[in-house]
Amino acid sequence: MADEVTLLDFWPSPFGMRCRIALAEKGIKHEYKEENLRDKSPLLLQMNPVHKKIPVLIHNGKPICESLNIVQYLDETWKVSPLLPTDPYQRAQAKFWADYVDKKVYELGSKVWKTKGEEQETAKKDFIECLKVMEGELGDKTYFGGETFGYVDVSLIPWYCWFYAFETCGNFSVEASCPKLVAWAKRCMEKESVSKSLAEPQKIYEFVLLLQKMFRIA
Ligand code: GS8
Repeated sequence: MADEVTLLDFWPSPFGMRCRIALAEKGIKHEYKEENLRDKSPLLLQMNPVHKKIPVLIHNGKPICESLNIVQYLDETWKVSPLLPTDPYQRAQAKFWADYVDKKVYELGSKVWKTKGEEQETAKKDFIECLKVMEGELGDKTYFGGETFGYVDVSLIPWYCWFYAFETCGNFSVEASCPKLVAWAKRCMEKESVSKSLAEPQKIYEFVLLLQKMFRIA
């Protein structure tokens, strides 16, 4: 029986983008279902009753939740184009950095558009600091894992299409502070699996403006 794979997703979600990239890297045929997060489908509520969040991967009727967990599951189930290293130490390191992206990049990036004034100045500084840490980890390597595109790249690259929104809201330039990281992002964008999975920066910015209105930030 052929595998039945469905992704419950929402177009601006960097978490969903991770899964889209991994599916594309591995060439996995799947159905993409766009969710309305203000009116969640019964399927989403049934498949992710705990968090009620996208992304959710449904593989032959069984749900897998949490983006990094989904990417790892895809990697373990479809061996082609491996994303995680096989060496236990390298594997642990890759997971450490993906976790750092979740704990820091996501939170600080969001703060840049959710705040104003002093608070935003601090958020911008902290966000750049944290990207500089990632840039330090990248060093002179082509990708985070070395010569091939892998797990840490997948976990971070979705935020690249959010940079324009952060920069426009905060009036700063990521490239001015982190040129090597932006060069890495451009390298990743040369891969079709990445370019076709990320949203357009302008659309993300318009989405952020909408969120700001909703949260009465602007
Ligand atoms: C985060 C998913 C998430 O925040 C992961 O998959 O890695 N740790 C999770 N999903 C959001 C949309 S993207 O910001 C979501 O589904 N929100 C709906 C809600 O909170 O009701």
